[in-house]
Amino acid sequence: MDQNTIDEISSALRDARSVVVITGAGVSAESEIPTFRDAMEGLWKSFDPMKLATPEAFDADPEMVTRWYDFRRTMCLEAIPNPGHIALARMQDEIESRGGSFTLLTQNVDRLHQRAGSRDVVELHGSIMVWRCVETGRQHVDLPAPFKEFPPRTSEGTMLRPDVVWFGESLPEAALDRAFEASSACDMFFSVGTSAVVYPAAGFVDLARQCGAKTVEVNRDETAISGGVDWPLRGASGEALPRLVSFAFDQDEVREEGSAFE
Ligand code: BJW
Repeated sequence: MDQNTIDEISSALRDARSVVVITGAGVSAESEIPTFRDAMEGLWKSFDPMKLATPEAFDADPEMVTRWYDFRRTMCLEAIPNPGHIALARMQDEIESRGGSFTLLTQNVDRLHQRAGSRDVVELHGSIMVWRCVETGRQHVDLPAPFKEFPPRTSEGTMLRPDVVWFGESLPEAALDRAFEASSACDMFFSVGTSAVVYPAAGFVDLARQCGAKTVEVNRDETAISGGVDWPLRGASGEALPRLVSFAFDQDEVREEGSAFE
């Protein structure tokens, strides 16, 4: 990680009045949750998430799809938020305590941001912790884990499905509205741990840039948006985000100590 880039980003963050962050699966990778496009290990090794996360797969084989989601739900419940999640919660505290606005958009369904202390998180692709009745749409929370039958059913015997957004389905309207509004009005936009290939989520960074925001990408690898952001920062979010937040908001002497890094 380049220290000059860290210095520039943290200085811009210190001055920002309105910050939007969008996260993807990479931010939870250091909590041992496999990213969407990394191969899974073990039981689900030969299954393609791109095919399982569709209404067609659920219609064809609800047992298999709900078993896969229940496996992932259990993994998410056992996972622990990592320093990247915690740094984003602190970023929100710092910005809001200075009277600024902060919006966290996430494509993740794992609820780790909320468990790390982030407030009012905009869940663009729903949550794996909530399931809904396929007939009435009624949401069910606080469900037992793991389920005992697949697909799980309501007491009336109707199937439940995870309350997540599959390919070809619309994103929740309220979440989309908030994402458009915040992205078009922010002065700094961070894209963290996402391959930025799934729309409409992948389009918010462009919207923010067109509306005048400074843009940052934090990602282990180069992505489709790396060439278009003001500051592409290569590295693990669990290392990069705590450094950025610490350099932006800790006392001057801490920043000076940190400059010795690398
Ligand atoms: C690290 C790291 C570390 C790893 N530190 N980084 C416009 C153009 C083309 C197509 C479309 C379009 N508009 C809509 C579409 C169709 C479609 C789409 O986008 N398709 C593309 C694949 C081309 N979109 C939709 O269907 C959406 N619906 C919609 O738009 O409705 C209206 C409509 C429908 C049809 C046509 C037109 C309009 C719905 C999208 C729903 C996505 N759902 C999923 C599943 C959610 C439930 C579940 O979890 O099972 O959401 S798919 C999956 O992808 C999941 C993720 O949230 C999402 C994004 O993935 P993400 O988070 O970026 O993960 P990865 O694995 O791809 O990347 C991880 C990254 O982390 C990598 O870059 C690593 O390098 C990095 N990394 N370790 C930092 N430690």
